[in-house]
Amino acid sequence: MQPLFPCLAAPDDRPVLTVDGRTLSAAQVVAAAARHVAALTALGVRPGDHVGVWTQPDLRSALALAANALAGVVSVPLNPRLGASEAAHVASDAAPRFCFAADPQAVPAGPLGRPLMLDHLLDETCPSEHVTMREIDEAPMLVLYTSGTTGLPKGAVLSAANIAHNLDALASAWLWTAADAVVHALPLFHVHGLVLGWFGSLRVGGCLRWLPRFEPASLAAALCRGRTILFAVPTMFHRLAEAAEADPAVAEGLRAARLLISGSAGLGVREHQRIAALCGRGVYERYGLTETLINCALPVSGPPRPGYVGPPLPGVELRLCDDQRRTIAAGDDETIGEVVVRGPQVFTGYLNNPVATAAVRDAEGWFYTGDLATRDQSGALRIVGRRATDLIKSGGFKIGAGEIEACLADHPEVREAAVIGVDDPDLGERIVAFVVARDPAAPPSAEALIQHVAAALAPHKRPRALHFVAELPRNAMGKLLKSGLRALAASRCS
Ligand code: MLC
Ligand code: AMP
Repeated sequence: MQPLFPCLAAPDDRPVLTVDGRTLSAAQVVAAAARHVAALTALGVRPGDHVGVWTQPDLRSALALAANALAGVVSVPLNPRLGASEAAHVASDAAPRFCFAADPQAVPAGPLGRPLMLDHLLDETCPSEHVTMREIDEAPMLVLYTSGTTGLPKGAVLSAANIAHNLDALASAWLWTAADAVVHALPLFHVHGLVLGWFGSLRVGGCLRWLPRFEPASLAAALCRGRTILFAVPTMFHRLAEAAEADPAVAEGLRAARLLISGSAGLGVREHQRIAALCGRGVYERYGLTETLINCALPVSGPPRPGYVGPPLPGVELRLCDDQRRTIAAGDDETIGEVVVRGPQVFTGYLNNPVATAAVRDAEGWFYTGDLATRDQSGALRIVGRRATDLIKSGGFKIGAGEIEACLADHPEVREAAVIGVDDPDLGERIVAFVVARDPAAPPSAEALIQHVAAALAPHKRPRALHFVAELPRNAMGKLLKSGLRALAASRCS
C-alpha cells in the first residue's frame, strides 16, 4: 500500500506549512506528529477513536489534524464558533474521547468539555513516539458535520482512500505538483480548507500557506511568492474583486497566481468576467459536496469556462437523473437533471445514521446529490439549482433552513418560524427569517431572536433579516409555501 502523505514518509526540509509568518518543513511536521502520537498513547487513545480538534486560527490546529491522520485516529474538526446546541449534538453523536485546542480558554464551554492543549506539538522537550506512516486504507479518517434540510447536522465519515483518490484526481485536473504552494483563507472544519487545502498539499508534497483570517491584501501578497494556487469560495472572490478595484496590489496578487480555483458554491458568470477583466485571468470552478468530495473540475489544460464546473474527475461515474431516478442521456446543455455520482470519492456513510445514508446512496453505490445540472456535449456540467429549497448556501457554508426554524421555534415568544435564502451579491444567499410571534401585539425584538439563534448555532447561521408576520403563507393543504415568503422578502427589501 502507498503512504497517504508521501512527503511525510521521507521527510526533508522542504516547507509544507506556513501560518502567520511561521513555516514548518516536512521533517518538522513529522516531529510534531511524533510528539502527538506520544500524547495520544499516554491518554490511551487508540487508532479508530474519535478525537476532536477545535480548528482555531493557529498553526497547531493544522498540525493536530495531520498528526491525527498519521496516528490513525479519526479527527472530528470543530468550528471554534460552534453554538451551544451544535456542540451538544456533536458531543453525543461523535462522542470524541478527547478534544484538543491551541487555545483551550477560547473554546466555548459546554458538553465537549475543556479541551487539551496542543503545546506539545511545537515543544521539542516533549516525549515523542515513532510515527507509522498512514496508508491509503479504507478506515475512517474524518467526521465532517454537514447540514441537511431537516434535523441536526450529520457527520459525514470519510476514509483515507476517499481522500487520496479524490486528491489524486484533482492533482491531475489541475496539474498540481510539489512545486505549487496553495494559498487559502478557509476554515479547517470543512472539505474545502482541510481536505483540499491542507491534506491536498501534503498529498502532492507542496506547501500550504494558510491565512486563518480572510483579508484580501494579505491573501494577494501570499499569492505573489512563487508558483501559487488560490482556493477560495465565491464570496471571497467577490470581496477580492471589490478590493482589487480599489487596490492594484490585490489585482497584482490575483494575476501572479498560477491558478485561481473557486468552489463550495457557484461563482456567477458576471463575477467571473469581472475578475478576468481586473487581473487578466480566469477562475476555474470545481464542484463537490462534503459527502462525495469533489466530483467535477475543469481541467486547466483547457480555458476556464464561466458557469461550468467541468466534466467528472477521473474515476468519478456521473449521471443526470429525472424525478424517478431514471438516467437522462441528453448532452444538450439544456436538459436539467439531478447529479448522481459513484466512485471511490463517495463517503462511507453518515455517522450513526444508516437511514439518512440509505436516503442518499442506493444499493449500487450511487449518491444522489440533490443538485440540479445540465451537461454539454463535452460532458461539462452547469449547476443550475438544487432540489431542496430548504438548503441555503451562504458564504460557501451549507445551512439547513430547518435547523434555524427549529431554533427560532424554541424561543418562548415564537409561535412559528420559516427561513429562506435570498439572493445576495456577496454571500450568494443570505438568511431571512419570518416569525409569527406568540403575542402579535407584543412581539420580541428581531435582535433578541437573532441573538437567540447566535447562542445556539454558529454565526453564519444567524438570520441577516427577521420579519414578523401575522401568519405564514400556506396552501389549502396547510403546507408552508416558501415561494410566498420569497415574494414577501422581495417586497420588504424594495
Ligand atoms: C453574521 N454576522 C452577523 C450576522 N451574521 N452579525 C450580526 N447579525 C447577523 N445576522 C457577523 C459574522 O459573525 C461576522 O462577525 C461578521 O458578521 C461578518 O460576517 P460575514 O459577512 O458573513 O462574513 P465573514 O465572517 O467575513 O465571512 C465570510 C467568509 C466566510 C467568506 C470569510 O463565509 C467563510 O469563511 N466561508 C468559507 C466557507 C467554507 O469553507 N465552505 C466550504 C464548505 S465544504 P465577526 O465577528 O467574525 O466579524 C464544501 C465542499 C466544496 O462546500 O465543494 O468545497
Ligand atoms: P457542502 O455540503 O457544504 O459540502 O456543500 C455542497 C454543496 O455546495 C453542493 O451540493 C452544491 O449545492 C454546492 N456547490 C459546491 N460547489 C459548487 C459549485 N462550483 N457550483 C455550484 N454549487 C456548488
